Amino acid sequence: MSKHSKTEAELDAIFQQRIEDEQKIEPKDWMPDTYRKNLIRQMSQHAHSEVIGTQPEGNWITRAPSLRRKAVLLAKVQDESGHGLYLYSATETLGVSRSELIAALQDGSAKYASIFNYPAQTWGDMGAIGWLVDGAAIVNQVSLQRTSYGPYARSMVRICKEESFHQRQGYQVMIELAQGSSKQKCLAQDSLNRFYWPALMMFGPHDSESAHSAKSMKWKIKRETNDYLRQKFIDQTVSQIEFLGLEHPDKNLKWNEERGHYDSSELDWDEFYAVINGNGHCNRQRIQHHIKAHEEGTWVREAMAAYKNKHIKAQHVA
Ligand code: FAQ
Repeated sequence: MSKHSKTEAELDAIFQQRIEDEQKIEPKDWMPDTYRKNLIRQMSQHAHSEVIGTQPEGNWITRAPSLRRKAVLLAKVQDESGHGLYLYSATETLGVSRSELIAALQDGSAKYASIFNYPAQTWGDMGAIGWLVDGAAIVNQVSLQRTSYGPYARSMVRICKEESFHQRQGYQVMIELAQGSSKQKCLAQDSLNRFYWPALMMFGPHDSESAHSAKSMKWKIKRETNDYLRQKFIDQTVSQIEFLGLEHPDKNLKWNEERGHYDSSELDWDEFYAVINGNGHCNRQRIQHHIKAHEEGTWVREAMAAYKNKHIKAQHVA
């Protein structure tokens, strides 16, 4: 070691000080290997969630009840695919290739958000997904705009703007159904009842059970804990349900004056762990569909690579 080179411990201390000082970490900066690995894990799972998340809604584009609704849903699904692309690109800045990330999704070693393993059975589900799933995603992602890794933080700023349009279009579908015929109101209530609990599970296990939270909070990868964000979502959703004139799915929901928050029922954690470990309703179907689409797209990737090589060769000749 040269006289001036720093030890791992010194580099680590400088890194942690930068985090404390709210400096963004950029791709070429020194970072602990464990920070890099944890970021690759979270960011790639986030990217996978955006892409797999297009499946439940994509399935309804051809069945949207009007041309306007079809155009809105199509735009939303395209946005989600775009979010996946920003996030894969941001993850690649950490020195991992897109094909490695996709392989980990397809072989089941990388997870994606549990919510997308629930089936979208009715048009009401398009309202509930936009309102509750995008709503929960925003609560989480607004805090991630301040995450310590620069490319991740910047991608979150744009993604949050688009997610808020997604949330509004979903809530508008719910308003129309809730104010419609009694059959439409039942449809809205049924979608709320089915999507409310899985939306709460999107925030992950309780803090006491969360394997990564302590490190991620220390490194400011995560800015708020799973339980804090879940509570925020529970609290903000109460008045939205009231406005729709629907019944709250949680019969134990009660305002707690002392805490300044709503108390609510415990979630079904057996269901949560079954879903994240590959045994939800749609896990197999979602991955099979991804593999099929990926294989069918091989010719596009090959054509792009051939086009790129042609240009590189032309530049060498010139
Ligand atoms: N689903 O130690 P923690 C969207 C896993 S975007 C599946 O607490 P962490 C937009 C976790 O990965 C939605 N797995 O983990 C949209 C870990 O497993 P591992 C996605 C989950 O990372 C809308 C293990 O459990 N958003 O919806 C879940 O500190 C509509 C232990 O958990 C993000 O990804 C879950 N719900 O906290 C698109 C946001 N929860 O990796 C289309 C970024 C936990 O050791 C249509 N991610 N696990 O094998 C995060 O904020 C965090 O990663 C958490 C989990 C909060 C999700």
